[in-house]
Amino acid sequence: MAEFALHCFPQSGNAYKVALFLSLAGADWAPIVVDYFGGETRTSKWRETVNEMGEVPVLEHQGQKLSQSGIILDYLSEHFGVFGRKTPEKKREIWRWVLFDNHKFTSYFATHRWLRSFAVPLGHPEVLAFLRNRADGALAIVEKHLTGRSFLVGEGPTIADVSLLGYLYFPVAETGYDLSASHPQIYAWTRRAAALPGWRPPYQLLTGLPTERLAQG
Ligand SMILES: N[C@@H](CCC(=O)N[C@@H](CS)C(=O)NCC(=O)O)C(=O)O
Repeated sequence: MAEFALHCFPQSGNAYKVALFLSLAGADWAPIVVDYFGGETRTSKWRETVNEMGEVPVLEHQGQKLSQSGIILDYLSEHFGVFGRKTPEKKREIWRWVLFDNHKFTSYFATHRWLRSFAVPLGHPEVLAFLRNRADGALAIVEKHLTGRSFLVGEGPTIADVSLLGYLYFPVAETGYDLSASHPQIYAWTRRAAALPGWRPPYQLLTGLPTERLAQG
C-alpha cells in the first residue's frame, strides 16, 4: 500500500495541486478515484467516511484524512521540508497567494472551465461572461506580479505556485484560455514549473476515469 492515498478525479484541478506536489516530491502515493459524476461525493456515506464538506481532494496519510488543497499542501511542505519558506514574513506571503488562489484565481477560472466544458447543461452565456471577466481580473494580477519574477514568492517554487498552477495545464479546449497567446508571464511560469523534475500534466497524474466522460453529457 502506498504511503499517501489521494481521493481525486481526473478533471479536478484542486486534486491535481496535491498530486503535482506528491509527484514533484517523489512521494509514494496512489490515487483513489472518486466517481464524482456518478454522485459519489454527494452520498451521505462518502461525506461521513471521507469528507463532510463533500469535496476532493482528500489526502490520507498515517491515519489522518486531510482536506482543502491549501492545508494539504502546507502539511506536505512541512512533511517533506520542500516548497516552503523559512521566515514568518515569507510564510505569510505564501498564504496570501494561496488564499487569493482559493477565493479569486482558481475559483473563477475553474468555475468558468466547468460551466463551459463539463456542466450539464452548460452554463448560460451571461454567467460564462461574468466568470470570464472575474477570471481575467485575477489572471491580470498574477501576470503583473510575475513580471521580473520566476516564481510567486522568493527565488524558487513554493506551494503558492503549486496551488495557483493547478488549473493552468488543462487543455485550452476545456479552459478557453490560450495562455501562450494572452498571458506571456503566466505562460513562461507554467513552462518553468513544467521543467521541474517529477512534473506531469493533470491527465497523466490523475488517472482512472475517462476524461471525456462529462464533456459528452
Ligand atoms: N477549496 C477547496 C475546493 C475543493 C473543490 O472545490 N473541489 C471540487 C472538485 S475540483 C469538489 O469536490 N466539488 C464538489 C462540490 O462542490 O460539490 C480546495 O482547494 O480543496
